[in-house]
Amino acid sequence: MEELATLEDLPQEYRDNLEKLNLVPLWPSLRDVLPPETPQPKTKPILWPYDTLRPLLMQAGDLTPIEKAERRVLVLANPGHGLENMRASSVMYLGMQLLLPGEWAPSHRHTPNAVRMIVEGNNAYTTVNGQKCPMERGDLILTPTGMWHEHSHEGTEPVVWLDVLDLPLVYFMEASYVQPGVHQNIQGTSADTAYGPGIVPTPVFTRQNPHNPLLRFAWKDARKALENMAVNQPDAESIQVTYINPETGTDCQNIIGFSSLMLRPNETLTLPLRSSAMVFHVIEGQAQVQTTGNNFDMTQSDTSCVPCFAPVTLVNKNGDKPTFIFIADESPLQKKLGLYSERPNK
Ligand code: GTQ
Repeated sequence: MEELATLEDLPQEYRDNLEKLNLVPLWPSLRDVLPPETPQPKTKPILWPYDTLRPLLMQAGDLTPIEKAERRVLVLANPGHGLENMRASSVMYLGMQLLLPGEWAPSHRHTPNAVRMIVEGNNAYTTVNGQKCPMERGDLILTPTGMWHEHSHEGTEPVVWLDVLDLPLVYFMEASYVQPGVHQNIQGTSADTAYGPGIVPTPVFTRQNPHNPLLRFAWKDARKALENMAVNQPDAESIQVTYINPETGTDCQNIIGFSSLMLRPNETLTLPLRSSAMVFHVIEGQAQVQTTGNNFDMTQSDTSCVPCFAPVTLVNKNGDKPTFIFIADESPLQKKLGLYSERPNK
């Protein structure tokens, strides 16, 4: 493509006249905003090992009482976006949240969608619009946009979870805000709102505003689904399951998509190049995430991210056990906007 004229090619007086009228010449920036063939992401491949961040998170438990934090979170920030912008990618926010025994993170609701992937600890729970969602390691708990949520802890050990929010996108849209709430009365548990495996209300396809009946995906169910799939569909390209809204059959949230993947013993899986950035979090096992310039050796509770169109190969480092990886990506948003694409990883 033709190299284009720069700002410096223009007389200073002309540039000053443009600026006074809030005008900008396109051509010096055209190749930046429309790079040839692939986007030029700010998102860098990054690994956040859990054993390095955990002590600092526990220290935050000593340094900052929950009343002074509201949400005690260390944000997994991608330096490619500037740490202060608190983005893992252009769309995804990641945070490790700590709740200590007896603590309570008060009720609020906000426009960004959130999910929690539970990392360690027992007997904490999130209350989502009055439904109690117990937290056990590997569980996925949803708090879709506009739903009240608060976190409580009845156990004896610290509880930690990974928050995944579409905060960077919603903030960029100038649509991000929070409303404080009052302590919710628990009306039931998440199991009361779920219908049952493969069971949904009959006029489900005519419902005007589908709601989200499934707010908690138990890890034992997702793990079982992956193990069954490995046995029953041994030729499948990847052993992977997606967390959906059973009423719509589509992604469980509008913007970020969530799935879990099983790498069989010794398996090496090369993904196609995708137009979405991806987040990997190891639920169980050991994996190497191979991407341009980096081989991330990941063990349980480690989190990493890769930019759009990055070549990615996932390697199970266990010869005798499966490795389970939780994946978050931006494909639901990109598909809705007609922006999603894949290319072969040659
Ligand atoms: O738990 O509600 O990591 O509101 C960031 C913002 C968690 C939460 C975050 C939040 C929350």
